Amino acid sequence: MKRTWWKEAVVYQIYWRSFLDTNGDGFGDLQGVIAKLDYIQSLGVDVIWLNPCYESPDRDNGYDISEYTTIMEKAGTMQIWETLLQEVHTRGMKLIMDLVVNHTSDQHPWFLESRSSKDNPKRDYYIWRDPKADGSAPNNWRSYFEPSTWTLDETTGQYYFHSFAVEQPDLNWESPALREEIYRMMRWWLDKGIDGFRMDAVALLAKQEGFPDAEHPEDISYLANNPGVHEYLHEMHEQVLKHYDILTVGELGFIKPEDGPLYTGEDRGELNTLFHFEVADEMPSWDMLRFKEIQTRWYQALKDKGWNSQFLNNHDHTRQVTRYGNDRDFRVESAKLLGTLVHTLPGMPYIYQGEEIGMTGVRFSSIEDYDDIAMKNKYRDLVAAGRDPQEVFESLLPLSRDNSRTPMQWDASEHGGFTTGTPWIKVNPNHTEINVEQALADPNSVFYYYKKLIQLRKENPVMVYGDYFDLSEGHEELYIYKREFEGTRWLVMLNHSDRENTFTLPAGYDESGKELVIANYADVTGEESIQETTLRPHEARVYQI
Ligand code: TEU
Ligand code: CA
Repeated sequence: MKRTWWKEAVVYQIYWRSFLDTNGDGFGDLQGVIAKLDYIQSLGVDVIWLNPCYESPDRDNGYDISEYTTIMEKAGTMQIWETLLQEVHTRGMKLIMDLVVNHTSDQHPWFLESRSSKDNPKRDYYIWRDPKADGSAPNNWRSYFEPSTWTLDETTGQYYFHSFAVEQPDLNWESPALREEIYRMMRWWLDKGIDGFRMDAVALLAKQEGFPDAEHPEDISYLANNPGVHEYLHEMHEQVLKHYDILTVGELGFIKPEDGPLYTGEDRGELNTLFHFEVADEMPSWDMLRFKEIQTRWYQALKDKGWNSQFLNNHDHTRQVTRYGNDRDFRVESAKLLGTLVHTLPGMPYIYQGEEIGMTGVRFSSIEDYDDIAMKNKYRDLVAAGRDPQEVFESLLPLSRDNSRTPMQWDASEHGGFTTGTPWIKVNPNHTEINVEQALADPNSVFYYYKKLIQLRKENPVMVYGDYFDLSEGHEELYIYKREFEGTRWLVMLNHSDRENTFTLPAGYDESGKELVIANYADVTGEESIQETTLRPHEARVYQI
């Protein structure tokens, strides 16, 4: 496959409102990002993905945009954003912005116009339908955040469609005028010199013809991958994307491996890379056999055709060491093992802020301590349906999006050094032990391990372009695989377990002349034989053999 800069990149995701507050209002801000660019650069990453910072009523933390070309006050100003871009570039890094074009805020001027009357010229910028004969919603679909995808608007007596919250009406991509507005907006940002887009919920752009009732409304996959989505993305590529040297990554819920090449195939003219959600959405806790099976299927589907991403957490998905590792007894080992996995599997690695110091999920004691609209709406609906509030609360804790949204832990001081004011969401109490200051002072920290993983990628194309073979199929705790590229062979050995496991090297592997690439237990040097290797709890080793 053709080598490109973006295939070789490591991306660091910044959820700026939880990163660093510089004016004491309790919200992180773009000045805070600027202040920490040296820190981010010291990790060695190539690209920063910035979560939405556009004008927004903030019902869904910026994913409800009311003005695409303005920076929201909490984040800063356009001038500060411009300084940020410049400072990122000065440090040799790149910046990608979050593009949210499946929906807007219900406060966007387009929606205010659209809802004002049936014959408003912008009526068809959104999706409006008459009620069913009995006055009920046009169909039985459920939305991500609400019991229905439809909300009745009294002004005109029609329902509008929303895949997410009531305050996030979906745009109607069937309207050529709307598409042209979006493309113009995208060019406006690209012409400012940004380096690409993370594209929110783009698998949802095309809706099912006729909005038929679903047989199983609780399986909301009908929202995604409908006929027409590839035409829209191809048009977007022709009109906008192909004219810039950028990284694009589509957030593609519900897609299957066979869809991968359709979205990211180099001959298709749509996107560069994708996030699929077979792990994050469909594997609630660690399941080794399932994980391997997902990796193998996606690797085979995209090989020589398209480009995958690797991530185990982000602002929507609980921190990996808590959800997929062991944050109680082996936090550091486990965080390093998961990092090894993400950085040595095929696909572009993403690091979510705080992951590089092994930050964990959180358990606050009351629903009042939470902010996440997905969690709060679900709580509201289940309690209204008569379920026990405490039980509902407990059940929502493990996957609450706020697990990942608590502020970055910079030091052991009050509020973890995040703010001098009152943080918009409480800081995890474990900031006294887990924080950047501690990590930078400890040569064995997760931070320095990540730094090494990233450095290795720059020196070893096998991590990017190497073929992948699973050598441990069927094993429930060990994950052993090799990567091979132009005569270089890497062996990755991971024991995702609280106990020891032994692995015997298959015939045909000559270990003489092997070299240790990286390991998360300090006594591993590369001198040891690996014919028969007993891996300790959450041990990770990579050899070149
Ligand atoms: O998320 C879409 C979403 O619902 C993800 O949580 C889901 O895991 C994935 O798409 C696959 O189904 C995006 C943003 O990341 C999220 O923060 C927003 O709330 C949402 O879109 C609405 O804009
Ligand atoms: Ca602030």
